[in-house]
Amino acid sequence: MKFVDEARLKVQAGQGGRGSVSFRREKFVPFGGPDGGDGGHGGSVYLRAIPGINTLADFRVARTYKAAAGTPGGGRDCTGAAGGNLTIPVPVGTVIRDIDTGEQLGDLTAVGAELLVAQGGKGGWGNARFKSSTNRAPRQFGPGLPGEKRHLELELKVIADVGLLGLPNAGKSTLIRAVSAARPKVADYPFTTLYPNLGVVAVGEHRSFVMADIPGLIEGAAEGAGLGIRFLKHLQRTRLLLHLVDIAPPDPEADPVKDARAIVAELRKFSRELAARPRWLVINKRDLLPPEDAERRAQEIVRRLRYRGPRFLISGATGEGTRELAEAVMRFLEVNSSRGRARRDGSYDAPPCSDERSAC
Ligand SMILES: Nc1nc2c(ncn2[C@@H]2O[C@H](COP(=O)(O)OP(=O)(O)OP(=O)(O)O)[C@@H](O)[C@H]2O)c(=O)[nH]1
Ligand SMILES: [Mg+2]
Repeated sequence: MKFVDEARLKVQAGQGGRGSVSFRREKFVPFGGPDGGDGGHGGSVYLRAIPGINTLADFRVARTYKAAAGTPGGGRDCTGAAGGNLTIPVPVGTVIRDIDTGEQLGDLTAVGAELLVAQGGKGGWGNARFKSSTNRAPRQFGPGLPGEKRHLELELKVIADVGLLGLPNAGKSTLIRAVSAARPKVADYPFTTLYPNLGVVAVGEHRSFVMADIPGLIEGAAEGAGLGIRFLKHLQRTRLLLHLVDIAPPDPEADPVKDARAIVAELRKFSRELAARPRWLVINKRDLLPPEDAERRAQEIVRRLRYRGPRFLISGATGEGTRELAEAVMRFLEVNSSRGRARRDGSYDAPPCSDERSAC
């Protein structure tokens, strides 16, 4: 199914039922008085986050979702039936905004979380409610209030603990395949990945985290180059970014250091907050060079970037170093979840290395 992460829809709650005008008519009871019941309340519209949906593709065709109206009240003080509520399933991680007011109505980040987006109209009063000492045979009734109407914008931001960042072909999808059961396509051409993929990385018993692989970034992405930077929003909920750098790009002109800086610059243009999030350097494809050369080249990259945070030298293809990486990520998440989120300056508690601040 096509991946869609933005959608618009209209919701309309049900109208309240009309109140009834009725009088008690019974043998031996003259002037029985008003007995018109109230109308039923209109149904409301809710959005609910459910597991198993990963995209907003169901909302590609804009339509109006309507809840049922309440039925009118009846004689003998019978209240009308309430209209049924309508619950629309959405993926976990959906942010809901009212297009007309611009207000954010909610953010459904947990499975089962629900948001009322349109309140059903109240049922109108039956004539029995208008009875008074001076008006003993009222003919008034409430018409039932209209249900709320709203024009909504949904935005999906996937929920993952760790996000992969890097140029196309850096090996992001290969890495997520190596450490999780996710099976995104891998190929030696840029922009193989066109939408985010999530994988659960199991590190040990009851120890796992979710990794997000997003389409590659290139210089100028903020201005629309490549697939642009819009997929970076899927990294906004992560607590840690892994910046993948190809140790030996096939293009002889390519400079991994310059490219790494360009990626960080694009990240900054998208969001300074995201750029300040903890970001580790993961130098990939070590199998392409003899071990000593790989180590030497990795050190050179780190030195030229003036990077002083945790760094890893791995090969997604052979799996070398990926277990250590997964273990370090898990430890980072465990330490930081007990102390709340990582600090905004990018520092965190109990790092595997002494200083996390990245200078790249
Ligand atoms: N030798 C070697 N090749 C690798 C390694 N990791 C990835 N590759 C190759 O690099 C190419 C790109 O890998 P992908 O995993 O598709 O790269 P990506 O970063 O997901 O690329 P996009 O989806 O285009 O952004 C593929 O041909 C992979 O086989 C590695 O560790 N060693
Ligand atoms: Mg990919």
